[in-house]
Amino acid sequence: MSRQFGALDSRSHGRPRRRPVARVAALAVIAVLLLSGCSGRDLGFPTGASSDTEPVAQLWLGAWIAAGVIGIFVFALIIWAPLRYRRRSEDEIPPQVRYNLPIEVLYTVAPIIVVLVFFYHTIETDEAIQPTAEPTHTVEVLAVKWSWAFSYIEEDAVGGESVFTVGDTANRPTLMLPVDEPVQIELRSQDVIHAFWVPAFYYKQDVVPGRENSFSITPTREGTYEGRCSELCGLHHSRMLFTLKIVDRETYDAHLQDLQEAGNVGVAERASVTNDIVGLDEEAGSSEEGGAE
Ligand SMILES: [Cu+2]
Repeated sequence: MSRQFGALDSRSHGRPRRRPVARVAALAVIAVLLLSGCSGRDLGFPTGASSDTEPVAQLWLGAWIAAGVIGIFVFALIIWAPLRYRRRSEDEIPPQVRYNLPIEVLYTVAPIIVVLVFFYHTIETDEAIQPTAEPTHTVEVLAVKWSWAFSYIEEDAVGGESVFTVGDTANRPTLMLPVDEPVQIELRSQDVIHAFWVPAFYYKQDVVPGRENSFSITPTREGTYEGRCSELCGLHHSRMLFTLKIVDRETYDAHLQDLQEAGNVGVAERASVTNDIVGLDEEAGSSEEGGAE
């Protein structure tokens, strides 16, 4: 078998031997140099707003570099092979080969190595973003078709009581978190599988009915961010939006105080849902309690 492959190699028609591998390697090096000048933000990431974003951005960037190098190599081979081994004259057919063990071993082993390297770096990143600090705040997130309720479980808060806020499809709720303080996010679903996603955290987690998922995170940049459901959960999934505000501690405490004064005391165990979509459903004039089931 290797003899047949050797026959391919030795066939040169008297031309100087070209070095396509060297060219592909050069292209790959250029790609790496270009990409390594990038940050996660150049690749479409929003500015990170938590302490966990850097490892994720690095993983994303590394994956793009690896995919770019492999892509260039594979495309170069696809173009090079038929040009190199094409039929060059009417009378001579290029060597016909059926098996080549080294090549078959290579294209079986190489993808396994690629997958293992990706897997290793994914696990490594996952370890890096595991919580290190004991959370000082706990927020219970209740996902409902099609909005969110946020309950601030705060024994130490002003007034010492948990408070909540509930949104609906027309009024996106606001989740407020204090900057530089680790917070535990506990995820509950009232009905179907949703997913809690803040793009600026570079992180999301499924919200599964009957299952208590949670993660902790430390917001690091004050500002207003988008939040959304990233699991196609039903008709008005696209309206399942919320606003995340990362604020200083005083503003956070004042917000909790406001919720308390508004009578939103306790934990939202079950939220009523509405089918009304402003601008979409003209005949829906009123919100129906639990009407979406
Ligand atoms: Cu959803």
